[in-house]
Amino acid sequence: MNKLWPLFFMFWPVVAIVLFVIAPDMNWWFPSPAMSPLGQQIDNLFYLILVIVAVTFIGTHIALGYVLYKGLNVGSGKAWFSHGSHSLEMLWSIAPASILLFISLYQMDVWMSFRVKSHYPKDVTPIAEVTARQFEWRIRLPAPGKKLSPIPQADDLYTVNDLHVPTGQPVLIRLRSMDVQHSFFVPELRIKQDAVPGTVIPVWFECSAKGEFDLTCTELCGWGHYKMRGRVFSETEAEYQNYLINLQKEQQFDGTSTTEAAAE
Ligand SMILES: [Cu+2]
Repeated sequence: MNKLWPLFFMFWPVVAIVLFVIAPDMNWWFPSPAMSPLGQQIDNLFYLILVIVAVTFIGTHIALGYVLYKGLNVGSGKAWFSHGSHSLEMLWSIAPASILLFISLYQMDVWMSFRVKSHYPKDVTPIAEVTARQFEWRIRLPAPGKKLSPIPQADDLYTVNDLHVPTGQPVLIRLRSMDVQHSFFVPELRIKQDAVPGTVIPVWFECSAKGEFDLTCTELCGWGHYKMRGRVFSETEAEYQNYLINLQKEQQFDGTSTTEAAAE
């Protein structure tokens, strides 16, 4: 029975190593590769932390198992107490502090390029204003060929829940809230930003491939929070411009003439 505990603690590092080896093949890492360059860097930070945690976990359990195993064979010798050891206290204070300091410095570049305006990609301009409200995403876009104005313009285009963006270039959105606090979350782009009433928060991202991504609200914002779901459509520049033109036609349609005549 005494041998159970050393074996118990030695068992888990083995499980951890096996999981590490088979996880990529079993697709147990992130659900899908990040679809943005910044997202890939964020993933790398998570993997780095995962490796540090795994090494610590394996080391701790091996040490624990070893100590318990040694304890079995002490016999009637005098016990050794490490409690109050100044060196050990120093060691396990400085080691975790150094690891935390390393992580905080190492992630700084990624954090700054995502959050600090002076580190945004050059020439990134707002392409849409996304306003969260219970329980949908309202999107204001500039007319084709125009730039988004901070103040709504007569020829602005409006849509709900469908955010179209051009692929392969950084885009910026102005994020607002009309009522309570919401959170703009596109898991595949690794983008998450709260929408706070009374403020306009710039959020930039870049889709590295064409596709359709989920946009969800990740702040419990009321009874209909669960259905506050939109889509991000990443498409080529030509498709994006075409989308704007079609949206304008749709918006200008007066309900009686043909859409072609309304566009003229
Ligand atoms: Cu919400």
